[in-house]
Amino acid sequence: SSVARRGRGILVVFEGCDRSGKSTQCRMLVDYLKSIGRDVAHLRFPDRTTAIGQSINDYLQGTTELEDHAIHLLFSANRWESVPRIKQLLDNGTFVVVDRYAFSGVAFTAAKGYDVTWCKNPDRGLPDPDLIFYLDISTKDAQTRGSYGEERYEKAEFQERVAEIYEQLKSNDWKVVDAMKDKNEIHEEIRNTLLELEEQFSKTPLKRLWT
Ligand code: Z5A
Ligand code: MG
Repeated sequence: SSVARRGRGILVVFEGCDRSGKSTQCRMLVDYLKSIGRDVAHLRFPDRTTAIGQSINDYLQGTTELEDHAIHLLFSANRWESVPRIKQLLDNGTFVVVDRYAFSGVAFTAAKGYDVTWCKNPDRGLPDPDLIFYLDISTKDAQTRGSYGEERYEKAEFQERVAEIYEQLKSNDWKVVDAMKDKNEIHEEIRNTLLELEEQFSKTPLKRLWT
């Protein structure tokens, strides 16, 4: 078309322990970007709508059992199956906001006692997020947000181990946000960071994760 293109879209990922407010902040960011007239897609992993996602859902709800490595690979496959769509969206200049990504994959499997490098391997080469917002909360504070649900992993002791793995994965470029602040305050912080860095990222080629 004759309309000037502003470059590729930005890939934004939210990570953090259970109840840290990832889904809340994703929604708020997506709504905000829409309100200012931007194209935006909202993704979440696991994506329970696909055939692979259905198997993951059954596993999380405890209706099926899967060997630890096998479920790890399914979570990864569930991300890979959406890569063509993610790339197409970014190519079209659309913001892609993602609720959990490969870091959740590594954190939850490594928390079972598996080697972090092994856990990272299947996700190596995925689109590398431009921005990772880590919603930082202690397991204790997270529990004040109501008791954990009924799904597998929703237990305090396991969540502690997940938090420890996240600490190992965290790098300097992650944007760590205090998840105990008011949700509107957190949203403003996130939105400002994104708008500040958007132009810079839209001009650099998308990288590949852990390569
Ligand atoms: N998993 C895996 O093993 N491997 C993988 O590769 C992937 C995932 C991708 C399902 O994930 C499970 O799959 C998850 C990891 C594993 N297992 N666990 N546990 P999920 O994303 O479907 O899990 P979820 O239950 O939807 O999300 P969550 O992490 O538990 O919650 P959240 O999205 O971070 O929080 P929220 O829903 O936005 O908020 C939680 C509550 O706190 C809610 O009542 C809010 O109103 C409240 N809230 C939010 N923000 C605030 C602030 N700022 N102040 C006060 N209260 C707040
Ligand atoms: Mg959530």
